[in-house]
Amino acid sequence: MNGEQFSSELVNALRGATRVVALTGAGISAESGVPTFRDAQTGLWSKFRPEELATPEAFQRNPKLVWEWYAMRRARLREVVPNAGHLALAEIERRVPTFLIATQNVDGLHQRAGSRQVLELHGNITRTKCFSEDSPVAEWSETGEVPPRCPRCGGFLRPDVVWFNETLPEEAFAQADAASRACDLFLSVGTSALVYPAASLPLSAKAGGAMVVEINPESTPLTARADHFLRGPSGRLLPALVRAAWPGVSEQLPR
Ligand code: BJW
Repeated sequence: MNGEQFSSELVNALRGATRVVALTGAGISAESGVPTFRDAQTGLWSKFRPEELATPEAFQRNPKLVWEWYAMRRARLREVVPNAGHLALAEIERRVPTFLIATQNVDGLHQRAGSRQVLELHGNITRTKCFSEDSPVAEWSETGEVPPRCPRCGGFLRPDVVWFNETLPEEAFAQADAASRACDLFLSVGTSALVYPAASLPLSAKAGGAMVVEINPESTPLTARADHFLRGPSGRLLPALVRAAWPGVSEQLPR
């Protein structure tokens, strides 16, 4: 064992890797104070079922509720900052020749931590689009109506995120899938591995011969298929892993 929890096989694999992909989910932002989705007590869906909030049908049924839920989350995001887990992934990007984050998160915290190669599979909560036209809207007039209206067609505006039964941004997913199939190390961090097609990426990586490493305080459907399961919070384990792989070069990472 190297340090308290990593096998030398894993540490050497990270140090020698030339292509690394990290799939991230809500858990990586938990230590920044962003609630995950499926935590029964504090999760974002603790008061509602997912299908009451994160589907096009839910928005059509109750656009005001859905818009306000996202407005609340957007406001909360302005008060949080990236944590040590985000910073560690940005550090790995600086050390590995080809590195890519495919994130299911819509919070923009990877970019704020300094990561450059980030594919947003489920959109971004800070962007807005027209529900009817499905095209981006940057400005609109605030009339007090909730949700506000599209300045072009008068339809409702909605957050530019991917809801259940909607397709992911085609090019971003194709790029994530190709990178997963071609990588030598795949990190699955802070995701329940329940939501497809993102949950297929570690399986594609495994099929392509990559070492699959999962970091999560809880086991998931992926755990049994991962080569290494690191049980614990990513804000502690990711910086520790980086320090184990590159001793001396990562003192700037918070402990
Ligand atoms: C920590 C931690 C710490 C805590 N450190 N870790 C039946 C079978 C298979 C698939 C389907 C099916 N029926 C329907 C489908 C398809 C569906 C799907 O997968 N459903 C499953 C639930 C069954 N998928 C879709 O609909 C997708 N589109 C699609 O398939 O298109 C094709 C199609 C088109 C038309 C018809 C049919 C198909 C779209 C999925 C979009 C998901 N959107 C959301 C909302 C985004 C906007 C928003 O933010 O509001 O994305 S749902 C929600 O789940 C969000 C997340 O990105 C996503 C994944 O959740 P995530 O990130 O894993 O979070 P949690 O909360 O689940 O887990 C947190 C984890 O962190 C936990 O494991 C904790 O333990 C851990 N953790 N603290 C590290 N400190």
